Amino acid sequence: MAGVQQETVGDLLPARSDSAPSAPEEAILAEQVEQYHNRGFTVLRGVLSAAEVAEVRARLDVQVAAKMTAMLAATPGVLDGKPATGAERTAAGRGISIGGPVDSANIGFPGLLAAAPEVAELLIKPFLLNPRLLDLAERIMGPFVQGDGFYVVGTPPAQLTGRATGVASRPELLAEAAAWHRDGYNHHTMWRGNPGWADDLADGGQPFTPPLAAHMLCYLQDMDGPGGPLLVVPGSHRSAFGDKPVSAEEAAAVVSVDAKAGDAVFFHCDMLHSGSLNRADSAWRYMVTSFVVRAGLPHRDDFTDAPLVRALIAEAEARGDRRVLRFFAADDADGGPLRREEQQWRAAVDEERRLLSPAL
Ligand SMILES: O=C(O)CCC(=O)C(=O)O
Repeated sequence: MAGVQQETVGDLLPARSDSAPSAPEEAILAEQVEQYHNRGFTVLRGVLSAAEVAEVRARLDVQVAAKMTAMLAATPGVLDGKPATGAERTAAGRGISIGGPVDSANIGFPGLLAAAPEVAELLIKPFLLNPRLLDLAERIMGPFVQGDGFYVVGTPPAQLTGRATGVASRPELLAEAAAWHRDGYNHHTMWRGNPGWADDLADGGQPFTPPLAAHMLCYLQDMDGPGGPLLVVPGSHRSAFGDKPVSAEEAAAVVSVDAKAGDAVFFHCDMLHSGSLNRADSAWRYMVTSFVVRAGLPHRDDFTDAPLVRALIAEAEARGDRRVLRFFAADDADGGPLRREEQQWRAAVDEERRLLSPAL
């Protein structure tokens, strides 16, 4: 790999990154693909074990405490440009991202691998490069999947925000959900806003479209607890559903994703969704994000400087693991994924030509 120095090759990659799914894994994959096509999301159970969740949480608690202190000290006495006490500022309940945009002004997102390697290293095998997740991504988006953004968002607990505690009821969840959105690379607004296309969305009639990007979220608390679930509108990746649920009928379409701590939710960039407030007394609500895109698209995380990224690339090179190289935009064999994909198109076109009967 030009320009990338070989670092010590270790044991960072998951064991099964190079072998095919077993028959039972294939059956699970097929079900997940179908759910993803129809609903826009699927849940992978037990991606992190309870012990892994506890360890990652403990390391994140250290990170967010340091960031809170630094944040309060950096612009003392100001909230949204107005004077405010420290208590008012923490009570605003802003999330803290680790590895996301605020970690560096210079290189996009540093990404978790650069910003907090002691947290990231626990997540590489079970989450970021987990073969179950990458197998699914390849079935849904095509074989050429690349990483884009790997970071954590922490939402402060009631102890800091002064909010209500306990598990929110469904009406409370719906009333409090304030962050309805679709993710980057979605086409929905364009389709919905143009009468020429909008009729294709009526009654969920738009066929499944392989997305340019997909989101994997691994939650570090049970979603039926006070940390609050991910709310989604199933099917909204290919229906005329708007920017948020408005009518009672639309509110009835909202589903709280049923996931436990350590499960990963994998969803289409066109599916409408919102997070929930954190009503836990003292525990932060943690969400680990891996956003993946089709190879060749720009990526927010830095894939060149971080020692952990370089070590992963070196290990992938030593193992001939193009999938991992591609994840870090470092797969340049045989012209790289885009040239190889063009060759596949040519093979398909040639095959169709071969099937043509001679003119009568
Ligand atoms: O906080 C959550 O559960 C959802 C976050 C979200 O919607 C996003 O990162 O796009």
